Order: sequence, then C-alpha cells, then structure tokens
Amino acid sequence: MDVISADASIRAKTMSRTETVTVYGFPVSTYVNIVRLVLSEKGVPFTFVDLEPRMGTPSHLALHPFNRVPILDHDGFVLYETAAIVSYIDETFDGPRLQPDDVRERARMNQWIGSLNSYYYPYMAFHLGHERLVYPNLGIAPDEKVVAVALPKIANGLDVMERALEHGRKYLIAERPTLADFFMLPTMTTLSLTPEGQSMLSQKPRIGAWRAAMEALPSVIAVRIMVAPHIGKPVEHARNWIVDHRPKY
Ligand SMILES: N[C@@H](CCC(=O)N[C@@H](CS)C(=O)NCC(=O)O)C(=O)O
Repeated sequence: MDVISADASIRAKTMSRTETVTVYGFPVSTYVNIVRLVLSEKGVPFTFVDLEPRMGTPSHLALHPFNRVPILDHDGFVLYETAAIVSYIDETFDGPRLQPDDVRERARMNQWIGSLNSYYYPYMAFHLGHERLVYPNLGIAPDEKVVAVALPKIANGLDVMERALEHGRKYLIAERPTLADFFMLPTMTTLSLTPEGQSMLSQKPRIGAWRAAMEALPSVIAVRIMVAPHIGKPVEHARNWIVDHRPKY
C-alpha cells in the first residue's frame, strides 16, 4: 500500500513571490544533487550558487563550519546536513509528500538514508568515484589499494539493495518516490560512471529497473540537465583530498 498521503502536509505551503531558496555547493557533488532533486520534485524554484572557487575560504566556512556542501538558505534560514535540509524542504513546501506517514515505512526510509551515509556513499563515491573519476580529471593517478578495499563493500551494498527491491514496488519504499530514493540516486549514478560499477550494476536487474524509474522522473531529468555540462570537468579543490580524504592503507 502506498502510505504517503497525496495531500500537502499541515505546515506545507506554496512559495510566495518574495521568498528565496538558495542552494550552495559545487555542481557534481552527490549530496548537493540530493537537495537539487528534492527541490525539483517538490516544484520549489531555487538559485544555485557554485562554491567551487571559495571552498574552504572564510565565506564558505561561515555557511558550513565543517567545510562541506550542500548548504540551504531559505529566506535567511541557513541549514547544512543533507538529511536535515531535505526533511525541512519536504515539511515546509507544498508538493508531493516525500516522507511516508506510516511510522515503519518512515523508519525504513531513514534506514536507507543512514545506510547511504555510512555504507554506500563512502565506498561508491568517496573512494571508488574519487579514484576513478575525480583524481584522473586532475591528472592524479588512482590509488588501486583504495579501489581494491572499496569493491567488496560496494558488492555487498548492491546485494543488499537488489534483495530489498524483491518487494516488487517501483521505488525503495513505496509506489511513489521518497527521500530514500533521492538519497540513493546520485551515488548510484557516480558508481555507474566507473568501469567497475558498470560491470557490477549489469548483474543487478532490480536496481536497473529502479534506476530506470528514477531516471524517467521529470525532477531527475531537470537535475541531469543542470549537472551535464560539469561531468568530466576537473573539481579543482579536490586536489586537497589526496591529503585530507584519501584513506592510507
Ligand atoms: N554529512 C554531510 C556530507 C556532505 C559531503 O560530504 N559533501 C561533500 C560533497 S558530496 C563535500 O562537501 N565535499 C567537499 C570537500 O570535502 O572538500 C551531509 O549530509 O550534507
């Protein structure tokens, strides 16, 4: 049963003409794109500010004291941490409800969000994605040890997701997308851009059907158009990641 109410939530509202919503980030960031997807799905107009030239500078750290993106500014209310941002968006604005009303379905959605943060994003994007996509674009050789450690963790994550989709629903929780689906999509897209990811994903038909359903959503098409010009371009501030982020095995 699809338990997400079709009605707007009690506090949800349509944006007034004077309200402003701004997303700060860099264009190919997986977490930034979760926020852009959720805003697009809710039908909320927003401005995107590319922080790439200012990452780590005082003006960025004033918005995010942990030196990350995304950051949301809604009429002067500034918020960081993607899970907090997208719940706020869902509960503040009109549009399709993206959090199930049913407490167990909502718990399952939050389980996916926690799993993305702990088990999917780190190995698929932060490790494999950086070694295969981000560093080569900067002329930095990949560290094959990092890739080798990530691959079995990625295989396990894909097995878990493929099994979860045995429930036969179109999306991870219900017949309509929830925040869980929007959390998972950008990291799965990053994985699909790597040779190892392409090979592993080709063995997962249910994940393939889920990705096809997601890719057909107008919100996903709109965000893909926003990101497309930046694919394959160097992320200059990522030069620091070989010191700051890369695991030392
Ligand atoms: N816990 C944060 C994670 C955000 C995060 O890791 N963002 C990455 C981009 S996908 C970032 O800011 N990287 C920039 C850097 O580390 O220099 C959230 O949920 O928003």
